[in-house]
Amino acid sequence: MSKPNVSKEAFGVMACRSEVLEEPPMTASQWVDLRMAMILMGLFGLAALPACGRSEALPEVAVEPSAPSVQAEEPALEEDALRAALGDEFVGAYPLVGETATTVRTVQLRAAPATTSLDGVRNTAVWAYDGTVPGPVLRVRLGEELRVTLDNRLPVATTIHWHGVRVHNAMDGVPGITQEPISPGAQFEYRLVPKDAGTFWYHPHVDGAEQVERGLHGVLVVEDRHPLPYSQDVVWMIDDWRLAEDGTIDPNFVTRHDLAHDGRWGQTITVNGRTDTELRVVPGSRIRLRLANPSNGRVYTPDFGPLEPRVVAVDGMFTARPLPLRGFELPPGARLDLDLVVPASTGSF
Ligand SMILES: [Cu+2]
Repeated sequence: MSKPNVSKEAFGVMACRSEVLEEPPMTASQWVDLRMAMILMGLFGLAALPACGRSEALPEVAVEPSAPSVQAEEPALEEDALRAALGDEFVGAYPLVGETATTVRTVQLRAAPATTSLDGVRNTAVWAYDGTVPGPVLRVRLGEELRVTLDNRLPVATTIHWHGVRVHNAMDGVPGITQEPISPGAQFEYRLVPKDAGTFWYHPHVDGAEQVERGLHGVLVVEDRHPLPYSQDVVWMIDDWRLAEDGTIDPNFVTRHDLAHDGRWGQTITVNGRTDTELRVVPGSRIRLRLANPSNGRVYTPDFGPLEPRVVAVDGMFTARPLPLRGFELPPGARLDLDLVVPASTGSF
């Protein structure tokens, strides 16, 4: 995967420097902080804004709208009863009525061996969706149907599970239960009409502890029907990798040691598959930053220093009100959506 397309011209740089630890920590007290250093410099004009949009390293998948085809599901329960059961916290956040698809978005996704450089120095053989780790950010809007044809070019069978997305059972990707594993050389088309807007992710459910760790994971963003006008909508997938000295992935998965100690912990931390991911920002801009953790065992504690992002969604569900980030952690499989207002002043943070 190539380096993020970062232009230094007249832009501030918000950099996330990932830490490389000597040994995989084994206890919660050793959870690593994700430290973010932000350096803002110079003066920035509106003319520069277009170049700053969507500057994350991940490629966006081009999708082709076509004709609608899917009907909404009937509500299974009385909405009032559910509201009462859930209380105020989730009112309006968990619609029972399925969306009616007005547009179909189609994506071709290829799972295959690839080579990447996580640290810019060593090469690492991975399994990847469309050749990148993480895989491409898939974006679909609420009210649209997503059709993903997975082309399995791996040496092993696989599936895709849509983590957190309420889908038909047959689309849930559980091998031997909801579908047969997709054999090497075979294809399978997943169809889903998301009922909830938010940040989700996708990964195999065949030998997940190995296939996810080899690089098969990506974020699925379900955009709101009318997305809020953020300056940038950015995905950061934060992962840890257990690498040998030469950069190869430790091929011992699901060891007794890992099972007895909080899972498999890696010593190389990446954001969007790189240890040097940077995010350029414009002073005074407002960013929706979607954090996702595909790690096997590591819990992250996001630390934004003097910045004060607010949590607006957890695991694909809006919070009733924006919450301070302090106290939130990002455990395996989880997502946090942050509303980050970049200070209007320039300087170093
Ligand atoms: Cu999952």
